[in-house]
Amino acid sequence: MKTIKLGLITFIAAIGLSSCSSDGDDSPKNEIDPLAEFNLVTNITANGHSLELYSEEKTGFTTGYNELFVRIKNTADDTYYANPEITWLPVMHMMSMNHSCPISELNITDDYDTVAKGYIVFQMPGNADEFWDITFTYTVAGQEFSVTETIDVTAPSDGKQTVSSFMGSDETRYVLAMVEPTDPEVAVNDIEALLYKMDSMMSFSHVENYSVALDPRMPGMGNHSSPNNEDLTYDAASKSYKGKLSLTMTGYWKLNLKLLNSTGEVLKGEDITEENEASSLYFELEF
Ligand SMILES: [Cu+2]
Repeated sequence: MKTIKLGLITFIAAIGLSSCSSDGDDSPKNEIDPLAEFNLVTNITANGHSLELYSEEKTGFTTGYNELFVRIKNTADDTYYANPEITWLPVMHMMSMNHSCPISELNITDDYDTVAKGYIVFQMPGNADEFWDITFTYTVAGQEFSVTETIDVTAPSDGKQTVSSFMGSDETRYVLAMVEPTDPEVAVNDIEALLYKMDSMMSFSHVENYSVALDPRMPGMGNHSSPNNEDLTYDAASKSYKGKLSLTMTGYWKLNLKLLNSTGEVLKGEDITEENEASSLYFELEF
């Protein structure tokens, strides 16, 4: 997962400030903007507060893994609350039912007590008749508030699949999402994915100690593979699956996958053979 570059931004901001202190305003508020280099994805106004959601790379919510930074502004004096307690719940309102998606907790970052960080894995986009909203419940200055806002979740602009929601052969519904690489190179790349099972429409939990077999192919070039790939295995520290993805050239790659449970039983996906060019479980990337 991405390392937040807040420290560097602070440093740059500090240099900027020291060189233009002639206005004589020593008030600390708004002098440093730790999220200045990030994209404001949405701004939710309610209860005299402004909830700001930022992304380092994206300009909107997309299907797949969304790393997000959240802070809460008191609109009365334009200051940000320190150490807000925030929970969130995205819900998709479909024609026949409502459901949520995998989320992390929102934890205050080490660098800034006004900035919380977490992620959401949207498993499907909204459409004309079906939409997502997100509810924030938060405590600032000792008081609890809540707000629900409709949000736009779209497929990524390049159309590539980085998340899969599927039923395993064990009759369990899973969500598998690619976290890395975000910047693939002609090299052996680190690959990281999150695996959740759907406990209920509104609740998802991490799946531990499974594995994800990886077979990257270039369908446009005789479906050739690459050497030195490593299957993804569970990393308890990050609660994610990590492996090695070898990309020998630029272009379109299909990352064919198989999900295996802790006893090695295949729950989803197929081997690539002469007769079978692709697995039913896969990610895509193009670079
Ligand atoms: Cu849905």
